[in-house]
Amino acid sequence: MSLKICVLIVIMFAVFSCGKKTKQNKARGYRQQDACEPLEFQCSSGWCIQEDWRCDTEKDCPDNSDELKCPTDCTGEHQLKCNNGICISREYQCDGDDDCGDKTDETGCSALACSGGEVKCDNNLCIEESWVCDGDNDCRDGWDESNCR
Ligand SMILES: [Ca+2]
Ligand SMILES: [Ca+2]
Ligand SMILES: [Ca+2]
Repeated sequence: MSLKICVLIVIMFAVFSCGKKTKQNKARGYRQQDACEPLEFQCSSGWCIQEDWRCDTEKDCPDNSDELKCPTDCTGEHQLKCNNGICISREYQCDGDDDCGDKTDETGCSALACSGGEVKCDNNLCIEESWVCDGDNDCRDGWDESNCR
């Protein structure tokens, strides 16, 4: 394989893995303002984050204030207890990734409805409505990019 092709592959991989829809997006969702929108939680430092990210076991406020005074036994509204005992964010339930490590978060997904503004892929993954026919294979099985004009 020539060096040029190797470099090209590395660049393509980097672009793909740094795409707009990785989980790292979640932690970047906050912004600073005087008052937060409804359905947002205001961090002690003034940042606003999605209300769903409060007590979801992940640090979303720069000062970690969203994870203070939270249940520590995975019983929180935004927490999910895996069969192996670890707590993960409910946001990661049925997102196609084995976040628990034992697939607890990816079982029984067909029975779950997607939240508002989301559509369900053929493989039961929920994606944003606006991601249908946007050129990215968000369902991972190509469902959202099939039947596009
Ligand atoms: Ca959080
Ligand atoms: Ca998951
Ligand atoms: Ca798409």
